Amino acid sequence: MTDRDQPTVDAVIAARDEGLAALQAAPDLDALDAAKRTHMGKRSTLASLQRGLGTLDDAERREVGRALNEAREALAEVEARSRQALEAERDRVQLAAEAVDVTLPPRTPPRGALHPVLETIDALLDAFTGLGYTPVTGPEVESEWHNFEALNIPADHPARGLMDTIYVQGLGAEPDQVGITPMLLRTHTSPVQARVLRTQEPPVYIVVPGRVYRSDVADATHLPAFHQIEGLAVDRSLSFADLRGTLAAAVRSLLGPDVPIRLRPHHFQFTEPSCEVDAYYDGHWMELLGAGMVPPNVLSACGIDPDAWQGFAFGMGPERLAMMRHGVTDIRQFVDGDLRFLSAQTTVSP
Ligand code: FA5
Repeated sequence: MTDRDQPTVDAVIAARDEGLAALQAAPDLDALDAAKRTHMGKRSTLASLQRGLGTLDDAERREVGRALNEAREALAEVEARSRQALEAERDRVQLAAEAVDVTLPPRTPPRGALHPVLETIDALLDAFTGLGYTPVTGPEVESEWHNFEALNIPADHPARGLMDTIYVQGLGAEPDQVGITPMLLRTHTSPVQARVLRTQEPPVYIVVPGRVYRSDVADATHLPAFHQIEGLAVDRSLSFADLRGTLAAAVRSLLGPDVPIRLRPHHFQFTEPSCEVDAYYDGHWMELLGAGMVPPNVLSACGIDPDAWQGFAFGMGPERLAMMRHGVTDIRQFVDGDLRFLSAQTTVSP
């Protein structure tokens, strides 16, 4: 025990005042805890004075004991008051830091949108399902037989030259004794016509969206990989007038009622008579689709009685329609990777 710890009333008062000063000066709760440990804990001066009481006579012990009690009460009271004030300050600072300014404008992440070509395909499918057509799909790696022979385009036919074909390695097997056939990336969606006609009883109303491939050189209206939407209808008493009305309704529902469209006579091996449909855009006529009546021999080759059923078919290019819907003058822009095509898009509504 040092002199300072000699239990006297003066020593108690000195320890108390030192403690009170430290508790009052604590700038934060950590400092207050430290001051409490130092001046009110087991190793504080007051505690060691307390332990020294046993060395005093009765009268001194009572006097110093009372002083010790008063000192402890005073310290406890100041400690509680300081704690309350520091806690209130801590809460105030924390609340201020966490305050939310509800008047700030919200941070909205950039919104994506469908690519204009997919948006156009969706709109076409909507238009055709509204007319009673069912979407179906077919393989992109197709047999030469389905892509050409089944559509009246034999190996030596010049029409094959019109579609520069990309062949893939390997051979495929076809049913009906067709046997082994080379495989290719389909050049159009028309092979799905052959697949459906051979397996499905009429009436048939289908649309076939999908990707097709030709070793075309890209230019303002051509891509080597693009989309088509094939349509096929087989029913009783279908005529060219029904084909014309269906195509006009679909094109107008996408491009608006006022867009000038025209039908031109054309030739396809798998339709007769055939036509192409153009729309007037950007100062010239742009070819949108090919179409025609399914010839009787194609129907009967698929087991369908051509005297009872008639059919028409069409194949359109959604990229060309997307150009018109979105004011794009070069088809290559769709595949340039310009992110603006995927951000909030401005649809030219009809
Ligand atoms: C055909 O592919 C025929 N199968 C369409 C058809 C189906 C006719 C059913 C009769 C009955 P064509 O090669 O013209 O036809 O292509 C059809 C449409 O696809 C074109 O009118 C055009 O809109 C689009 N198209 C053709 N080539 C490209 C290309 N390289 N890039 C972008 N679009 C193309």
